[in-house]
Amino acid sequence: ERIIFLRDYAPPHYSIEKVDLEALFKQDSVRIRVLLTVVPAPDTPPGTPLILDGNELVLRSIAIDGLPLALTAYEATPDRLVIHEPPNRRFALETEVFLDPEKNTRLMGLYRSNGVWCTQCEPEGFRRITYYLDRPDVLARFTVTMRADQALAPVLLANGNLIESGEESDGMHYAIWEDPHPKPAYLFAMVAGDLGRITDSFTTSSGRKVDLAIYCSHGKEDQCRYAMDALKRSMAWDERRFGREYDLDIFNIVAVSDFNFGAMENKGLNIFNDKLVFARPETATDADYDNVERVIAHEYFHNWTGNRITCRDWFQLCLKEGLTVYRDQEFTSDERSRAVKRIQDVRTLRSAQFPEDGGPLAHPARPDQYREINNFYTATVYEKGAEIVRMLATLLGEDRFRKGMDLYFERHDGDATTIEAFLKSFEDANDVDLADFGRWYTQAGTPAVSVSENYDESSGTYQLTISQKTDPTPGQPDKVPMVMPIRFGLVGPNGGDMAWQSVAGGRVEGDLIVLEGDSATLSFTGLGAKPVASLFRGFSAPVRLTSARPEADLLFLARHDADPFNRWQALQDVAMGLMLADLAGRPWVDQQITPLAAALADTAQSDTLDDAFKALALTLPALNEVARSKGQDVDPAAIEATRERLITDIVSRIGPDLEALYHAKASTAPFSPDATQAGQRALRNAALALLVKGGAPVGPGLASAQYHAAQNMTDRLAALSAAVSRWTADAPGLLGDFRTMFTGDPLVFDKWLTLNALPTHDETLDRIKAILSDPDFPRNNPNRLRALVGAFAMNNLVQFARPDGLGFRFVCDFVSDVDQRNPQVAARVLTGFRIWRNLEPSRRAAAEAALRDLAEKGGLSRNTADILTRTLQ
Ligand code: B3K
Ligand code: ZN
Repeated sequence: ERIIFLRDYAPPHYSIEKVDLEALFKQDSVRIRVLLTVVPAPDTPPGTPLILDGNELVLRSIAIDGLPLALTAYEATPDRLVIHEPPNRRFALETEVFLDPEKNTRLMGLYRSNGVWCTQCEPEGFRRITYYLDRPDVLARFTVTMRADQALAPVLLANGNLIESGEESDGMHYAIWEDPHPKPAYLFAMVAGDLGRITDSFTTSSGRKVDLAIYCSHGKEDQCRYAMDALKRSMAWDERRFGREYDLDIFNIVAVSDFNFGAMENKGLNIFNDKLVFARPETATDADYDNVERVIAHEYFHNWTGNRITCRDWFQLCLKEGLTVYRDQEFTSDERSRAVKRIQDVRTLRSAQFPEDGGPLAHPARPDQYREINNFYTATVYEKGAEIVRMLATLLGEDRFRKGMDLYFERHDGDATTIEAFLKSFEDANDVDLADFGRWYTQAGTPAVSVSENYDESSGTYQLTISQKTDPTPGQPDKVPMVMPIRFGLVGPNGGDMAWQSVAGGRVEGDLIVLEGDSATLSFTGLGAKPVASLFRGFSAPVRLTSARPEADLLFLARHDADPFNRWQALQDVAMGLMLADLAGRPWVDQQITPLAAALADTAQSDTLDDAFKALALTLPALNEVARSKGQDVDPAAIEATRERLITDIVSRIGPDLEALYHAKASTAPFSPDATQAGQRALRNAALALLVKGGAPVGPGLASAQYHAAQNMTDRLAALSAAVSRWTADAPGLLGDFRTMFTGDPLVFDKWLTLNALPTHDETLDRIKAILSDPDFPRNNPNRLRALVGAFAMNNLVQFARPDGLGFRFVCDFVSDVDQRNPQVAARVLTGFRIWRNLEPSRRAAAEAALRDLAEKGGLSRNTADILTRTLQ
């Protein structure tokens, strides 16, 4: 099995200056003719073979400079095309292949979704369209000519600007698209089909008028309005915040129903999973609206961080992804509530990235080897990658960070570059040394940080000892300390931050401690009272704090910390502490639960906090988070029981407050997805969720009434989820009702599928199997499969990790079946097993047996085999 190493990187022997691609779309096949202008690199020895990538291709004809090639001059297999002795000068290579997009169930390359031809090329899909140097450091100018029956495909789209179009004989028509910006093949895109659209325009700050359009299946146009609004706000924000303008006359987005990922930033022609475009109040929740806005922004921001400046090789994926996630997080923070956004992002990081970083699939944000690059579009590359950029911004401060970004854009526009070059821009712009900081990109694992303190009353000295340690990860047994920005405050008895006279023992810059070694002991003088330290404000570094703190200190911070993130965190910590102690055989007592319940009630009633924040405060740590904190010998059923009991005990104390809050937050205003209204809904629904999960007698009735009266999907789904979470008496009936209410809307069907996958009781598995075995179930649509089985494997640990092993068996059977058609979906679902070694012994054994059987069966794709091998290692 071939492993690709970063250290083996070598620049290509040939570059491709220009690509002239001609696509002829016929009902049953697509003909692709390509003319490549190839240039040997200056130091390429004459006679060096030209090796082009392919995947499942059949070569129909080949010529160089117009002359057909002799059979002995080349070798063509489905996977590559070798020209043995190409001319030692610029030459034109012409090839022709025929594709069968209908049969392309992998959804990479050119495929068909709802009759529409579309493409997905990142990372290695272009080689499924034509033989090519399919690597991101080969940048070429593309001209694309598309031809199709006007009735079959009235819409013909590709990257760049439309330079010509017209009708031909026999009802055919054509369009010629030219992209003036050289680009790697992974940013290539084409769409042909019968689509509806909405249009708008945006004028950039230098006066360029850009025509905007969003294409979708007919009848869904109205559902694209919010996405269009988000696009225009994204364009304006990137100018304001980063000085980045759009660079073409056209920006098109196409929504398709079959898509392996969320969306794709193809130059001037973004292609989206339609669930991240469509939004209307009756079928989309506030969370869906947020996701549409976030991903529209993310793909748009790639135009500069990804497209204008791209990656030299796929090891650098985080260069564009981590940075672009950071940018979309900042966009949302500026548009909405910064504190709320931060809390949401940290919850995502903890539930998706921490388990990855602490398990068998752990890898650095910049990996140094891979077998299958598709398996590295991970939470580590994306979310931890964004945390690294955020730490850089924290360490440098806003102005110096912007100076570094400006230099990066100026220096590398048009380049395919590296993480090193990115960091160098910040070093050179600010005259700083980031060598040690750079280890965040190369070392895997979540640092565990412990803290101890000592206050000497007589001298007014407060000592804080902070230590870090990172556990070994696969391939990295020995770890070095990280450079860690710790934003902090010393909170005094009156709740305000205290000033200190002097500090010694480490690097402290204003409200920032920079931990550089294994450990530091900081002595603060001039403190008239013992402070309560508020550390990692705003979650200033992606670490796990492992030392338990006195509940009294945490509850104090929950009420007084000037940093909203740490106010939220303190409540989470108290709840987590109680659950972990309970799981260790030390159940909580009255004196612990009463103050926590009171703090939650007071937070919910505060006049100064906004509703969205309060909603998050009322949301206790998820089961997956508790499992991660527990670390070893995880019994998910026991965690679920503890969690439910904690909520029950809280609700038994503050149920009436929650009920009052629930009624106070009712609203009759017409739906708007704005942050204020969404926050109000979130708070009301958080109260409802607690009441139902906590067994309040009023809970089921409120949920049922809300479900039936709901005027929007946010409220309807929240009510239904609450009922399902405790499996109330009417949960099955409500679920059935929901199934029929929106038949024909696949995105609502997905919500129903997920609700069926999440109940923690034992009938869940049979229910899922029954749904899957329905002959009408869309077995090839990634959204449907992920909504049902992905949700089960990732978010229903209780049933996935059933003690009888049937959950594991089911997921393995599913993976082995889907792998035949769509390896990416199969491999992704299989990553649910990454927690297996942390389970208690009997579940661990059951998981291992299921995995070993899957391995034994063989015949797996490279994607799935890679995940399986690493999971078992
Ligand atoms: N760059 C694409 C990812 C495509 C992944 C293909 N396996 C989406 C994004 O991150 O914006
Ligand atoms: Zn991205």
